[in-house]
Amino acid sequence: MQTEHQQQSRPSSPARVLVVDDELTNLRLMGDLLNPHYEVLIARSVAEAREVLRTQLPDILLLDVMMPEVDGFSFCHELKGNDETRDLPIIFVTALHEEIDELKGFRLGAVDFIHKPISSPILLARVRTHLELKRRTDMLEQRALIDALTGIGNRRAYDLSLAAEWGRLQRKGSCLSMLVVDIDQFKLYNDFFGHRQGDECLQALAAALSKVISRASDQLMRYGGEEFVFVLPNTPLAGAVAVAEKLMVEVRALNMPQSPDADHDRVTVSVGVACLEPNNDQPPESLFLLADKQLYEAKGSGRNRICF
Ligand code: GH3
Ligand code: MG
Ligand code: MG
Ligand code: MG
Repeated sequence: MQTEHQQQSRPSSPARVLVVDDELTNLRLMGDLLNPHYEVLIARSVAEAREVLRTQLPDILLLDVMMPEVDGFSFCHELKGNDETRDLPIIFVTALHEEIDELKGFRLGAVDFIHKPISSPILLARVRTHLELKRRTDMLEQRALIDALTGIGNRRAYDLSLAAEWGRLQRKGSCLSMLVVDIDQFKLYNDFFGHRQGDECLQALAAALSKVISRASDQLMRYGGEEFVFVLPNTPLAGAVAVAEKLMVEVRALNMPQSPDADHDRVTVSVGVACLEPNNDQPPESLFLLADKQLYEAKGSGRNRICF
């Protein structure tokens, strides 16, 4: 799942550095130093920094401590308590020299602490190091959400996506739909063609199901084995059934033989559809249980069909 900020991430463009300091000379110095390498945003106060963060998420923050009104420590605490900014690496750049201040900075969640007056090459080197660490962490986090076989979201992505949408739509009072898709007689398919070809079938199916996604908020994930799940925010039951019908068309178009000697048996899927208005009384899994119950109906009534 992605936040609006993450969706704006720019893999090929230079990293974005926000520098917050109440003294213009400091801002100029750091700005001149960083500008040739990075996109630099500046703010002269915490209020200005908050304004910048409303629309742009930087890759790293260089933060002064002593500033009028709100100081850097308080701002760091604020950012660490906010889901959108929690993972933003913060480097304190400050004239404070006491061990206790440095310790406080790290305890608040900063990744580094640089003393003023700054050494230009050291500041640059530390910024570069922390940006690289952040880039790698982000990459690993993204990878941890992808199913290695099919390239779509995995079970972990599903758990996160469902929990996030459940909370979000509860606040909005809107509905959430789910499709659970299960390949019919897939054990037999593996028995006929072997596991390797079974894996290829899963890949082809995931690609076909992906074609059905038209809204940025809709998500397709591999729930496990030969089961896939669609999470469709702000979608009533009728809309979810329409998505299920489209996916049946895509699966049919794959036209994959179900067994080596069958002339007309093709790989099919069964689909369970459910819709709920997320609420506090039920856990998010209740939506899955409803959709899974419908899937069970679809299997029991002959497979290759949608139940809702
Ligand atoms: P049904 O129509 O009732 O769903 O029958 P089924 O055979 O599809 O269901 P069952 O749950 O009995 O078997 C699922 C099979 O899916 C078991 C396993 O052989 C296969 N399978 C699950 N994950 C993978 C995978 O990653 N690769 C391959 N090749 N096969 C898998
Ligand atoms: Mg200051
Ligand atoms: Mg299954
Ligand atoms: Mg199955």
